Amino acid sequence: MSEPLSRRDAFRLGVGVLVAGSATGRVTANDPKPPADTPSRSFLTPAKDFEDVSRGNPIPHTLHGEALVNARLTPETWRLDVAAEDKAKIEKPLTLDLSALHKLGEKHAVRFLKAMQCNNIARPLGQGLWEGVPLRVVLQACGKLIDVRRLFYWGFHNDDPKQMFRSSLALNQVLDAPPGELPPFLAYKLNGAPISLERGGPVRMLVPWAHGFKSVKWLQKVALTNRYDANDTYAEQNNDPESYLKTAAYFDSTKEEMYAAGKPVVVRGTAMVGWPGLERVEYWLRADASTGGKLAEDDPAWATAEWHPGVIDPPPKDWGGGLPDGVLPKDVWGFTAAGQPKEWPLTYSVAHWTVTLKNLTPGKYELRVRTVDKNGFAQPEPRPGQRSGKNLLQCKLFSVTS
Ligand SMILES: Nc1nc2c(c(=O)[nH]1)N[C@H]1C(S)=C(S)[C@@H](COP(=O)(O)O)O[C@H]1N2
Ligand SMILES: [Mo]
Repeated sequence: MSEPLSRRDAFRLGVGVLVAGSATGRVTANDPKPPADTPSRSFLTPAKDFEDVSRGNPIPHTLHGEALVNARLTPETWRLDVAAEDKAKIEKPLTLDLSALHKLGEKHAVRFLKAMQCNNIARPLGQGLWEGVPLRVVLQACGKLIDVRRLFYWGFHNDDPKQMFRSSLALNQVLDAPPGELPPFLAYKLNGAPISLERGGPVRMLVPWAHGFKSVKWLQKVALTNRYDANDTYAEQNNDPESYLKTAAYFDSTKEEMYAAGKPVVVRGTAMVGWPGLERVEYWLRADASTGGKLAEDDPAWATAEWHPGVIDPPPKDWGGGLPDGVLPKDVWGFTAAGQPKEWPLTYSVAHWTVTLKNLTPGKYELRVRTVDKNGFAQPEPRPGQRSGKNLLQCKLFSVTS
């Protein structure tokens, strides 16, 4: 297929093909083709502009009319069942509807910023202002929990067990997150509006520290279990089901570029701020070595590379993403009463960075950008394994013409 296909379509198609396979248990959403060109620069991503990673045949967000009602994916029909399985016991199993969740939200709702990133796709999928009720608030209403060690949860899956998209959390991760940390949420708003069907509404799980696969869309079931092992769908194919988000930098576009001499070369991108935080972004520029930007892990050139600081954008005045006038509501988690973030960049969000290169002589170049986390590890350390999140250094080739 050629030209008329947009980037979004092409991406969807890639995922779709994999999805069809996953229903037969052959392949999963691993390694879909990364999106190629430049996303918008607004800090928050409008809900419809997130890159979509959705399994199912049909994909639940393509349902409409009666099928949607039967799937209980309308605001009126949505229900969440919380119950125990196997040896685990729960004093008061419950079924929650959306108005009951909103009611809990009047007292317990939290608004917070978080980027969605797939374990198997480098560039973050989008960044949102999410709103939800901590899952621990709902569990408090369940009375005594006996022999519960873990929670398994899943969403609507076309009533076909093979299409189930499961994830899991340890009980302490749900109940004990200290007040200074974001706990797992039952989320029902994105950028101030109800979560769209495409983004997993009416209600999706939102696990702030984790890659996207923990944030199950079209959530309908939370099962408390005596099991201690993760039975996440994403534990298949050697993915690490307990990985926290990594700190890593990504180019907005890795497309090869041409610039005219005499003007500064401005290259931009995003950095995921993972669990260890982000200390700085830095770049290494060198003459093109004619290897198509490839540089082996053990190449001696790494040892003599000269790294220079890039610039991280300050908090924006206009947060974008479809918020009214681009303005954040007052009570966002991690912000002061005056509306300023207490730390910057924010953990579990993306920061935007810029590298400006001046006075380059005509020729072809390789540019690499990496993060250094707050423990002093330079990307892709300390966890270069790609099955726990994509964080290999990217290379951008460009030339300066005379
Ligand atoms: N029910 C369900 N939830 C799901 C998925 C899915 O296929 N089905 N995909 C997961 C994965 S792998 C990712 S990366 C994120 C993507 O979220 P997004 O489509 O809102 O960007 O959703 C997660 N939640
Ligand atoms: Mo994913």
